[in-house]
Order: sequence, then structure tokens, then C-alpha cells
Amino acid sequence: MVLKLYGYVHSTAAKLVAMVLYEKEIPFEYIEIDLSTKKNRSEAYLAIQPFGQVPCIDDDGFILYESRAIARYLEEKHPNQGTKLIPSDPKKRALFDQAASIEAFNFDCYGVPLFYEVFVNPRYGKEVNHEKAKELTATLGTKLDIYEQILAKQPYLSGDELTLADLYHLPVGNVLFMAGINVISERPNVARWYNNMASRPSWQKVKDGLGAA
Ligand SMILES: N[C@@H](CCC(=O)N[C@@H](CS)C(=O)NCC(=O)O)C(=O)O
Repeated sequence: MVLKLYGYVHSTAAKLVAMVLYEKEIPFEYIEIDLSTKKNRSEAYLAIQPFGQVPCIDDDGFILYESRAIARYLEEKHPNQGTKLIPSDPKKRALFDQAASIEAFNFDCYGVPLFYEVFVNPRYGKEVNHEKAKELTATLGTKLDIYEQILAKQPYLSGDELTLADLYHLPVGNVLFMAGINVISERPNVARWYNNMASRPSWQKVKDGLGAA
């Protein structure tokens, strides 16, 4: 049975999973869970994703959620198909794990609240807290200054090879651009790294929304 991906057209986390499916050349059926009409809160969807979030996959009856866990599962199930996204060598793999933690604890945890503060909240009638936005931008900037040093010496965050840890940055990096927050483009090596990933055909297929391809 073809793998099912439950997502939402604008979901950053679902875009990551769709991108990885394309990178791994895994055919899939996309099922839209419309967050704007609260379809994610339906009894049927909560039965497979109790937090009511997208993405979620159904791989022949195996249900899995959390985008990064799904991405790892897809890579580990199909290590020799499509783009290799986690190295096998123990040291390279440890550096991949390190890079994945860098993304979670130095990028995502500042980038997501910043995007919500500047872009999402005003669309729901909430005033932008400029002080908070400034603080988050400054903190994210100091973290990206360190990315800049790392990426001056190597093409990817864990070394010479592209891994999932690099791709994890794309969806939130993209919405930061959308919100006019230039923390990536202001840093030449970070921008080179980001643009190189963003030009991949897999990202081009998903970046403007899921469900069209
Ligand atoms: N850590 C989760 C985050 C999932 C998430 O926050 N999804 C959002 C869309 S990008 C969602 O479903 N929001 C609806 C809600 O939380 O009710 C992952 O990486 O999969």
C-alpha cells in the first residue's frame, strides 16, 4: 500500500516530510488535514495523531508523527534509495546527531517563536510584541554567527555531506524569509548553504504549498 502523508498546505513540518519523501524517491499519497477548519481536531484524525498536529504518516498501517522522527524513519527504512541523508560511519553519524541538536536548540526554538510573533500573531489580531521580536532576532543572530563560522570551513552543518540536519532548517528558514527577517541572507556562508538546499528540486516541489504536485 502506498505511504500516506497527512499534512496541511502551509505546514512547515509537513513540507519537511514531503521534501524527504521526494529526496528518497518514495511514492506517497498526500491527504490534506485542513487546520483552518479544525479537521485536525476530528475524532478520526485524533485517533492517529492524539496531539492533533500534522504531519503524520501511515506506512502500510505503521503510524508515525513528529516530522524529524518521520524523516529519520524514511531514511533508515530506505538507506540505499534516493539521496543518502544520514551517514553510516559512526563518527559522521555522531556529527549528524550533533548537527540535528544544533538545529533543534539553536535555530528552531528561536526561529519558530520569532515567526509567530512577527507574522502569525498579527494575522490573528494580536499586536506584535516588538521588544520580544527584537530579543528573539538578536539571539537567533548570535546563534547564526556561529553557523557562519562553521559554514565558512565546511559546506554542510555536519561536514562535507548534506544530511537531514541541514534539511531540517529549510521550512522555518523559508518562513523567516517570508516574514522579512533577514537573519540568513545577512550572513554569506549561511546564505550560500541555505540557498544551495533551497534550490533542490525536492524543495521546489513543496515550498509554495503541499497538495499541488
Ligand atoms: N514538532 C512537530 C510540530 C508539528 C506542528 O506544530 N504542526 C503544526 C503545523 S506546522 C500543527 O499541526 N498545528 C496545529 C495544532 O497544533 O493544533 C513536528 O515536527 O512534526
